[in-house]
Amino acid sequence: MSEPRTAVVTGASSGIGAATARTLAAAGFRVVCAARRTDRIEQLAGEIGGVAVECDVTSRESVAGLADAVGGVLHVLVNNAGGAFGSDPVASADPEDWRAMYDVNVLGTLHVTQALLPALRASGDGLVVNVGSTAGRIAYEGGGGYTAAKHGTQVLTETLRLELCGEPIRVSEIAPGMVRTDEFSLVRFDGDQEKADAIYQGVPDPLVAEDVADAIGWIATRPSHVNIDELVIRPRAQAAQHKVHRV
Ligand code: 8X3
Repeated sequence: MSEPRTAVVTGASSGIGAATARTLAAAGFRVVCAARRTDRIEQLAGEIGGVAVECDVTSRESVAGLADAVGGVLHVLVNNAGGAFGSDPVASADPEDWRAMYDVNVLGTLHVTQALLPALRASGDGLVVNVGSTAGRIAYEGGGGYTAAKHGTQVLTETLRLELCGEPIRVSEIAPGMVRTDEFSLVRFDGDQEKADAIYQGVPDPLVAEDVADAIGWIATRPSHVNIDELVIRPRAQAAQHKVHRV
């Protein structure tokens, strides 16, 4: 029997990352679950027969440890670690929030991609999937720091695809809209559950993490010559960033 193909998922401790790790494992990948919270990824890795590696994507040293743990060959990298911090207008936003969002959503993706590119190359059939956002396509009030960062994720992805053209590595971005996860909005609003819940108030069936994971699994299982450049995925109730049906 041939060795299973290997996938790395960052931010695998919850939400889209954890769901993606499960989906890729079900598709036959050996999944390296990377995140800061070791208790969670150890449990997940145990459940899916994968490997847990503690990793803070904003630290190059920590990412070097991830690359060591992965070894010489990698087939799929899902750069999922990211997040939004704060929702203040440009006039009063905290620059530290903006810095933190750029750090994790853009530089984190850069660090991990740089560290794992040699192993992706060595596979002879590599794939990078960056988890962007519809916030990387448009602006909205109070979203300045996050939209700027996710536009950065989008441009990084596009640039990488241009630079790797001719190599056996595909480069994709998935850009989800409204996804109800346990943590995204709670983190954004600094633990304020009421504010977090209000985002999804009355929205019939926002996406859940498994919907996005399912799409990532689809991207990762296309034939090698098929590159899904970008995939925008929203709930039916969200026709555009500001156009949300609520009941
Ligand atoms: C999440 C989508 O609408 O909160 O990446 O910016 S949104």
